Amino acid sequence: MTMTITGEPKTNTVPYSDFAKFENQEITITGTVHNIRMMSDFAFVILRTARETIQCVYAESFSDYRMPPELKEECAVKLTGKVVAGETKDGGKRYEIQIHGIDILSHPAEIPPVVITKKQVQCDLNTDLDYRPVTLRNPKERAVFKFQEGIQRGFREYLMSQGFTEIHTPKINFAGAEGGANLFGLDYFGKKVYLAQSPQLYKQALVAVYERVFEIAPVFRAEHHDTSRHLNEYISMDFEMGFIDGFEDIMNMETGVLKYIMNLLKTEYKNEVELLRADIPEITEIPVIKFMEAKEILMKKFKYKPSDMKDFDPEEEQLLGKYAKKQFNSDFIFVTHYPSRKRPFYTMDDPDDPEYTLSFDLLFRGMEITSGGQRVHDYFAQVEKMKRLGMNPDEFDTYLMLHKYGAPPHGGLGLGLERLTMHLLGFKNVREAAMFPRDINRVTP
Ligand code: AMO
Repeated sequence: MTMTITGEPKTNTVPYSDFAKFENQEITITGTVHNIRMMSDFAFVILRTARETIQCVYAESFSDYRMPPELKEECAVKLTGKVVAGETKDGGKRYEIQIHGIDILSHPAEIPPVVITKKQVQCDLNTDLDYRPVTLRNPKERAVFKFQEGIQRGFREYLMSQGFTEIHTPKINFAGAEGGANLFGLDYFGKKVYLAQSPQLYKQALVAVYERVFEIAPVFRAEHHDTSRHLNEYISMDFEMGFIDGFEDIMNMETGVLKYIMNLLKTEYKNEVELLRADIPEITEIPVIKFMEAKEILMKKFKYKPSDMKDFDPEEEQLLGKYAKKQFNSDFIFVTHYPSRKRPFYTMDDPDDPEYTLSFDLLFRGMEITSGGQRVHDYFAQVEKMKRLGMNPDEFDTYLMLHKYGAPPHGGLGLGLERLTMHLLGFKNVREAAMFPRDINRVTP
């Protein structure tokens, strides 16, 4: 008879949360041997499954099964045993499995080059990153990216509930969107093209199609310096929305997104939050100050001498973070009305004072995590602004189709996933929040 496929998914192994249902019964689970600890007359075999580690106990009295010497850490196994309950310190139940048999499905060729069985991976960050396929197996390390999944999920779920459409824009682009020297050039069959610095040009085009769009995707920046806050490839969480009354609509939407994300992390990602000791902020409202007000505060309150009156340096961002905490008890602060000369060509200037823009950054615990604002939607205004900035509008003719054929007032933002993760988890280096980071010195693994 010909085989047919019915689409019945293979069920995952029994999760720990279901163990109560199987108390004193035999179950079979699959997983990887994370750790074997030999005691005098028994052994702990810690099994690592998708999101948990399960304590299994081997003793000769449990069955006729005898643990073979070839059973090693990182063997993939199918393990059968009885679910038994013990007591926790606070009187609750804690389940473990008394081993009746282990079927070894695969053997590692070598033992891992770094210790991954301790609470923390036992090496420096560089070595950790060199061996990421292995170090990510450490429960704490892998929890970082499960937690990060929660951030992306919250972003997606909230925006979908607000009528946004998820989009995917090309990562091979005809031009850079953000300016600056950090473009990766590429030879595209003899033509010079670039890796996307952001989905900016396309997400704007799609506002005239779907009104509200979002994208979670990698973007590329050829950062020439080795810093603890820059990656050459990072995940940008972008949205763009039409028919706005002002850029305050964007800041409101972002605040809603962040509240939703924080709540989702506390509920659906509780284990990861606890394991990583994530510091999840309570958000009720986020204070807003203007760029020039912020500069004044830095100069007057902190006696800081800014080297650039058109942007903030990292130290200024840190001081503004301190100010937000002290003055408003907030981990976040929006800074608005950045100088026109420092914002990209698509940013709308403030009609009341065109030296400044209808744009904002969001700082979280003293670091910029978002840029956003209202965009130019009028064709003539956009062409004029491009010319003023020394750009050739003809090179952007496909982008300008948006404006030429009519665009609603719109705006949006880009939120750096790794930077948000970094500050929720208290990391000193953004690389810790990137699964396989790319920086000036690293393209492997
Ligand atoms: P911007 O260039 O400010 O704005 O980037 C938005 C956010 O992306 C993050 N980010 C980075 N994270 C890690 N490594 C980097 N090299 C890096 N560069 C930026 C930061 C930053 O706040 N198109 C606009 C957004 C918009 O207006 O919609 C843009 O990309 O968290």
